[in-house]
Amino acid sequence: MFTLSNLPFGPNALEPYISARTLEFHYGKHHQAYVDNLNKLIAGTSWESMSLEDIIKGVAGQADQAAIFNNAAQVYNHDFFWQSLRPVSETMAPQGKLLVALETSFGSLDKFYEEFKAAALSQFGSGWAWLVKEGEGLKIVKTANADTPMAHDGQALLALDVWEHAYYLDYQNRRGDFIEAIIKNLLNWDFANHNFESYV
Ligand code: MN3
Repeated sequence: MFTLSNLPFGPNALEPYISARTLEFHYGKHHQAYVDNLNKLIAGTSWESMSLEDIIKGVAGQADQAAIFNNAAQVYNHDFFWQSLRPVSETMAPQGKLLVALETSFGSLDKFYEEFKAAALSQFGSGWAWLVKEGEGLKIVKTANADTPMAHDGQALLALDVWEHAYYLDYQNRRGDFIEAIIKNLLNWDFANHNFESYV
């Protein structure tokens, strides 16, 4: 049985960029539903005793296991997304080796922000934008629906949810404003740095 992970911040911590009401639905309803659906789908199967990562890698690419993949990957992606955000009160910027890697891979930090926004904005329909480590460098990856770099052995540092449910209550159709607000105010660079150091 999987349970909904606790949010790493309080319900108002992301305001005014992500409202408590959005979290109430996005975390409390959508994320919870992925956990509940996954538990129902794996009940009584051999997946029941496995880790989330093993389930996702085990069913990836199998058409008859798509429901398990979608729900398991969405649980994983949302856990990753909440950790990719920091409270508004915590000022943070990329530093050290991660900053060097960003500058080397994208030219400058501003150029990274620009490319990350463009990727997130151009993901057609539901999906995700990711900052991923590749060798000693970094790249930006888009995934559709529930797909996740981890399923393809990608080494994710940060995730950005661009499903409409992530922003519609606060921004309606203005996905670009939502992305901009997150990039400028909410990215958790400590989490990205921790991930960057953890991949060998
Ligand atoms: Mn979501």
